[in-house]
Amino acid sequence: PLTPGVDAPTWPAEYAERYRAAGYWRGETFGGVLRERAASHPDRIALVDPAPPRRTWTYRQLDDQVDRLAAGFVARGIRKGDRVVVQLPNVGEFVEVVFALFRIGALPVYALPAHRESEIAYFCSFTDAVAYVIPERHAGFDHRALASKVRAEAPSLKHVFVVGDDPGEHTALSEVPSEPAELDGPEPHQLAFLQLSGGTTGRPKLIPRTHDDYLYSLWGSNEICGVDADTRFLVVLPAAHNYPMSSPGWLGVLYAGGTVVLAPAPDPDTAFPLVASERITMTGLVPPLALVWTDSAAGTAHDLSTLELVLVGGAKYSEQAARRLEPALGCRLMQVFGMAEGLVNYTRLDDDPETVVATQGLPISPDDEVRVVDDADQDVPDGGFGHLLTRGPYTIRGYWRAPEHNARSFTAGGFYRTGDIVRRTPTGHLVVEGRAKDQINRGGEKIAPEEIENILLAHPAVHDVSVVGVPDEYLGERSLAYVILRADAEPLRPVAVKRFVRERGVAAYKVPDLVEFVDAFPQTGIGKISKKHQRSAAEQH
Ligand code: J2J
Repeated sequence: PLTPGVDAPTWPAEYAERYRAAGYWRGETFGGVLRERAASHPDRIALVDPAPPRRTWTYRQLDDQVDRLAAGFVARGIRKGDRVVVQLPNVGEFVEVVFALFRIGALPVYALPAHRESEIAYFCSFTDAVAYVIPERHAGFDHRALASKVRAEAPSLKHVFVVGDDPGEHTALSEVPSEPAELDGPEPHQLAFLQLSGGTTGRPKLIPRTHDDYLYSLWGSNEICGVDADTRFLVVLPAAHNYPMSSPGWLGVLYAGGTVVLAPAPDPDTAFPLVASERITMTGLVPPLALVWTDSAAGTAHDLSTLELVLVGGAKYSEQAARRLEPALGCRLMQVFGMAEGLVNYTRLDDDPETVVATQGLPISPDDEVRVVDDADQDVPDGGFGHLLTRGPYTIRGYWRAPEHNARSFTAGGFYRTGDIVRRTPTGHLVVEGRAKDQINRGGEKIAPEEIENILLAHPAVHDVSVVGVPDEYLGERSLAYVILRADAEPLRPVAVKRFVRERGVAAYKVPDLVEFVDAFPQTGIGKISKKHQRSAAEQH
C-alpha cells in the first residue's frame, strides 16, 4: 500500500485545500474521466494506431477494453498501489494498458523504448514492480530476451506481458482481458503513476504524480492550446515522455474528447503522410525535429494544410529556427518549456509574434509560483538571470523514495529547484538562458553525466572520467566523455569506450557521442572538476 507523504512528500493540507477551492483539483481520476467521456460521446474516435492494419478505438471501445484488461490484471494479482513498468512504443496497447492500471489504482512506471537492461532492472527493483509490459520487438531489438534477464534480477516481478503474438516464455497481453468486474479504484488525491526525471544523479529519480495534479496540468494545457473534441493530435515523440503525454499531449486530448493518432516514428517520411491521411490539427516536436519538419515541408507532396498548431519544446529552440516554422508549415507555433516534475510554460495564441519566437512562455496556472534567485536563494531584480524555483498545484513536493535527494532538490518551503537558468521579461514570460544542473540535453533527451561516468569508472583501463555536453548545431548538445587512462593501461580507442557503455545495457542515446583522452581535468578553485572549463574547451574544437 502506498501512503503519500511516506513514499513521497505531498502537498501540505493548506495547499491541497487551496488548490481544491480554486477549482484546479477537480476530484477526478483518469479511470473516471474515460468512463465519463465514453458515456457522453461513445462513438467518437479516441485513438488511432495507423500501423497496418490501421486500428481505431471509439471512446466506448477503449473504455470497454480498459475494463476487461483491468479485470484481467486483477485476476492475475495486480492490486491498487502496485507498480508496473510499462515499456511500449507508440502502439494502441500503450493507452489500453495505462488506463487499465489507472482504473485499478496500480501505478505505471514509464520506461522509454530505448531503455535497456541497466535501466529496466533498476526501475523494476527500485519500485518493487510486480509486472513489466513490453513489445515483442521494437527498432530491431528483442524485448522478450531483455525481460528474461530482468526477471532473474528483480525478484518482485511476477509477470511479463507481451504485446504481439509470440510472447516466448512470457504472457501475451491479448490473453489477459476477462469479464469486467467492479473495482474500488483510486482516490483523486492518490498517485496515478511514476514518471521519469531527466536526472542529474547516477540513477534516475522517479516522479510521483497524482490524479488531481496531473489532470489539472492537462485541462490547463487544453485551454491554452485550444484542444477540444475536434482536435486530432499526432503523437510523434515516444508516448511515455511527459511532454507528448501532457503538454497537451495524448492524455490532454483524451481528456478533451479529441482524437489521438500514434505515429510509429517522428521523421517526415512517416509523419507527413499521417498528417495528410489522418487530417492532423496539432502535434508537439522537439527542436531538432522541428528543424527537419521545417526543412522538409517545402518539397513535400503531402497535404499539411490541416495543421493548426505545432508545439516545440523540451530543449532550447533557437529564435532563428522558430521564425521559419510558421511560414514553412503553414500553422501556428507555440513554444513550451516544461518538466516532468511539474511546471509547464507556454507562449500564448494571442502573444505577439516576437514573444512567440523569443520566449519560452508563461506558466499554465495563476497559482504557479515562480522565483528567479541567485546562488544564495535571494530573489534577483526583475529582468535579471537566475535559478528558476517553482511551487504550485501540479509541481511535485518531492521525488519517490529519495529523502536525501529531496532535501537538496527542494527548498524548505517546498519550491522545486529546476536547475534551469532563466530570465523573466516584463510580461512575465520566461526565457531559458542556460542550466546549472549537471545534465546534458541531447535534442530533448536528458542524460545524467554521473550515470555514464559511473559506468566508465568500472572500466579496468579508466582512471577517471568526466562527461559533458558540447554544442551541436542539430541536437543542441552532444555528449563528450573526457577520459584519463590508468598509467599502466594499454591505449584504448574511442569506439571501445562507446562499446563498453553500450554493452552495460543502457539506452543508446546515453552512449557518449565523442570520446577524448586527456592527462588531467581542469580544476575549480576548490579542487573539483570544472565542467564549465571542459565545455568551453570542447567548444574550441
Ligand atoms: C529550454 N529548455 C527546456 C525549452 C524543457 C513539456 C515540454 C518539455 C518537457 C520536458 C515536459 C525547454 N527550452 N523549451 O515535461 O511537459 C529542459 C529544461 C527542463 C528540462 C525538463 C513538458 N523545455 N527544457 O522537456 O522532464 O532544462 O521535460 O528543466 O524531459 O528540459 O525535461 P523533461
